[in-house]
Amino acid sequence: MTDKPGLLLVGELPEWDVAALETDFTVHHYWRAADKAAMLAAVRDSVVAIVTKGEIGADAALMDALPLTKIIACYGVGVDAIDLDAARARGIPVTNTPDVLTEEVADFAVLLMLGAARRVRDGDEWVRSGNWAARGPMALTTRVSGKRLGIVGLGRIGSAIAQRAAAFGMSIAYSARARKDGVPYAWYPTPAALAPHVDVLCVAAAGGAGTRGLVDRAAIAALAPGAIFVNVSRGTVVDEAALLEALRNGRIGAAGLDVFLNEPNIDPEFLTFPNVLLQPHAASGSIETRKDMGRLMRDNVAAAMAGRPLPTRIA
Ligand code: 8YV
Repeated sequence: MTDKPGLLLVGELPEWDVAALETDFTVHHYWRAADKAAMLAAVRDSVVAIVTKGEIGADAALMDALPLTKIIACYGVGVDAIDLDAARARGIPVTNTPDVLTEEVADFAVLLMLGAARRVRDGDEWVRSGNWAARGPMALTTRVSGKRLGIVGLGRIGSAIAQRAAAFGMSIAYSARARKDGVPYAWYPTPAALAPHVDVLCVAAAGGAGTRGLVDRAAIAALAPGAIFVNVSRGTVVDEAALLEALRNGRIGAAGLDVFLNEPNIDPEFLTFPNVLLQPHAASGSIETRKDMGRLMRDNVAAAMAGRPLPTRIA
């Protein structure tokens, strides 16, 4: 018997977060429930908090199934998969985990940019396969330092990517709906306007309805042949069919992709391109950063339970 309130865990979290949540809650692991409807029915009168992840979110039906919910806490900065209007309509506050993952994701964007340009996967394979000894040096790759970087979305993460790229001697331009005050980089209103001016295009805009397909067919077509394409935001921000077509045609020289449509069941055609470095939505996935994200998520949950202001409320 327990008199702890219930908490619905929508997606899998590291065991340290689960253990910490279990101090105050009975944690229900929705993600591993075979019969999800039955779980929701069983916990309807006990769950007071929903914890979800950036890529999974929470929809109105889930909120309706758990009417005692006092918070939806997202373990991640992007809340595009949470139905914020539905949460607002039901008076449920939503929190996220900004700032604590900014540097990590920016590091990863640079890793993808360099890894794609320098074909680091091929190099590793060249050594492991014995090709180095048997066939000599691997094929030459392409430089990043000093080239022109375009960043789609100059928010926290985009700005952190720009800082890093400056250290590589890259010239930096960005696209955003409006020019940012006090920013020294060249501004373009759309990715399509930005694309002709860059050698590397890095997508860092937040996901959601407002940015769906923002990097459209015109933007991809406007890239210089051989350009490098990086995405650390959301698959939804890019016209994926146009991206696949550009990879198929060899128009894009290399890509580093951490996010896709339909994760984790991504379009299998991505697997066929040797010049694409693929990652499993892992940009924030260091132990240190995930611990910080977990702590901030739990601080929000604790504040909601105590009726205190929520540290990082987003809606
Ligand atoms: C994921 C993310 O949330 O912060 C975001 O918006 O997409 C990621 O950090 C992370 O993979 C946890 O599931």
